[in-house]
Amino acid sequence: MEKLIITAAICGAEVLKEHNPAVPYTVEEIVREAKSAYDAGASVIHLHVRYDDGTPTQDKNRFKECIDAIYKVIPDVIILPSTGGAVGMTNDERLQPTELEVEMATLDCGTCNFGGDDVFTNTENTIKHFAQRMIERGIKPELEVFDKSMIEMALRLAKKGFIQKPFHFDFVMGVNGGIGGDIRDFTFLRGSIPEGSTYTVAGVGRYEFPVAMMAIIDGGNVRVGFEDNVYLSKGVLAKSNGELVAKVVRMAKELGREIANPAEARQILGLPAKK
Ligand code: KMH
Ligand code: ZN
Repeated sequence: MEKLIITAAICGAEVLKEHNPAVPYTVEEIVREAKSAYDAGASVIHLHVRYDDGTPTQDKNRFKECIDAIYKVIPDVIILPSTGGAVGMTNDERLQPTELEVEMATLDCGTCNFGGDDVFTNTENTIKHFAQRMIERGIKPELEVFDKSMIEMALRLAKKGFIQKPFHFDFVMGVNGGIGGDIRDFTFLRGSIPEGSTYTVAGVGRYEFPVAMMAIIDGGNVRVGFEDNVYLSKGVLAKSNGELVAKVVRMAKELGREIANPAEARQILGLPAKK
């Protein structure tokens, strides 16, 4: 079995310090959380950025400031910026991080409800536009699927040349409006991606560690972090993203799965080695 790639989604766009005081907003806090996750065993940082007051932004300059600051302390980490941003942002706003020198970026593969009155909108033409941009910029997309239909969408667009192999999926499970995080949901998504694809699971809230366990056993990869869940265990807030990553590392060790470093993660994902 391949080594386990752990992604840390350290910040997100929705979670606030009111939910967990360790949620990072400032550049310094973002660097602190990225480093804590890396030190614990994460090789990929899924990055959203905020202004100092916590407002989510896709501002290219803010991304650059954060990415440069992260590379200063952990130069070999893989940074995977969001092109999802926050609900309600325009496509042009969302696409800004693709103007930077990044190895990967998220590509959200469909529209879904996102709790309350929010709808996370990704029309077919939006997905094509984002995918085309990533091909032009040599950025590998992480295919974010919140439901099975989004796998169909990704594979259909791949047939039309908008997405290239090898595919890397992220099963985001447990969003209010997407698929759940039970074993049958995992099996359904896992069984629906083509041979030769890689995947990560991102369980939201209480699903975080159960779906991590499923992926560890199956040979998949795991995302944890404040974007998805702020608790280390029921009622116990995680002090850092590193604590969430460390828990996955312990689970993997118990199950005999080794952890990939960034160079190994690049190889598994089919990314060029970093110079
Ligand atoms: N914040 C969500 C609306 C992504 O990073 O591409 C979208 C999201 C997915 O987080
Ligand atoms: Zn995200």
